[in-house]
Amino acid sequence: MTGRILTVAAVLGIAFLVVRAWPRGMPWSGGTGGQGALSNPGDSVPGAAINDLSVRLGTAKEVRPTGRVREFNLVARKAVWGLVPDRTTEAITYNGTVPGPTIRVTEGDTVRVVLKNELDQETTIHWHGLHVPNSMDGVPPFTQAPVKPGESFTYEFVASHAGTFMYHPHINSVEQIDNGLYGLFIIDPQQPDEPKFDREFSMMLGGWILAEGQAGGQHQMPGAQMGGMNMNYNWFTINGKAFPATPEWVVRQGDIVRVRLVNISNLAHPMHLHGHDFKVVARDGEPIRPELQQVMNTLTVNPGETYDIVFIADNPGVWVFHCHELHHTENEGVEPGGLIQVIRYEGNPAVATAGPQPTPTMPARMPGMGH
Ligand SMILES: [Cu+2]
Repeated sequence: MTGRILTVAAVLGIAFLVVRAWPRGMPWSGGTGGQGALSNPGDSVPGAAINDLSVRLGTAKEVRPTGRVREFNLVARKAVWGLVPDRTTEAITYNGTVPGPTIRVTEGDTVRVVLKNELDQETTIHWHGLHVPNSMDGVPPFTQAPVKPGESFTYEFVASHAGTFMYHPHINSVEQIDNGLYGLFIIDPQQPDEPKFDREFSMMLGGWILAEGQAGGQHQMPGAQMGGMNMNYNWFTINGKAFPATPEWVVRQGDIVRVRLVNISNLAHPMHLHGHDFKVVARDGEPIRPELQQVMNTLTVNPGETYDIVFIADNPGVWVFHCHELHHTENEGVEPGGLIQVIRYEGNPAVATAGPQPTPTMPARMPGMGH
């Protein structure tokens, strides 16, 4: 009994330290009083006043340049990609992988990304959640011309603030994104007071509309499936892989584990963690003030959202962290599959996870079961 109380006290103590160490509280304290003044977007407000308002609102970012330039090359091109070992598709990728390379820089770094378009269609890159100059936002026809096949475009901006973000095209978006053209963008803070995590994992949630029952075979673009054909999302991936191809996360008892959740799909995913609660510490890259951080075990991640959550590995075993829209834990209607992440504590034997896989003879999902 005493031992159990001590364990609970230790866990609470660690959680308290994590919360205390979390950087960058909102620079305004208390209430939403500042927001009322923002309710007249048509008002002509001098720039200084806008800046004051954004400081009060907490959306102003103070960028302290590091002087470093970080260069990345992204090639948009088609590539054969395996969602599970026996299901490949002709994906639209950055550099041949889904997701594309994770771009990880420090707040204040100058980021230079050379995009080369080797697709047979126009594309761009949008920096989702970052405060980039307007001309770098990647949104035709407003901020740039589309990057045509064979052309290149160089994006350059300062990494405005720490957090979890993403990048993706902003033209013909449904086809390009649903076929794999996206990546994670992580900006680390300059301050060394970042909480120390023992483990850090990311999950970029994707949805696919693939021709059914053609393992290893043909891929249809969504547009080709009009006219009564199936337009349902039938494959769901974590970092480009569907269960059981999703690599396990291995943790050790006592670890403080940080997870970055990013939803690039067009569907909401209520992500549910077994055996533990977690605390939501950041949303859309913005740290949540400690007193507002919610403890829960199911977090709905809507399309376009990012969350950072933290849990303490205090319950040894083999657990799952999965989407609770249960169609999303299927591969072509067959469970288990899709958005299932296995978390295995060290010392627990690996579990054979080769679930049933669709075969060409598998009956298609019932009509009307939209996802
Ligand atoms: Cu889901």
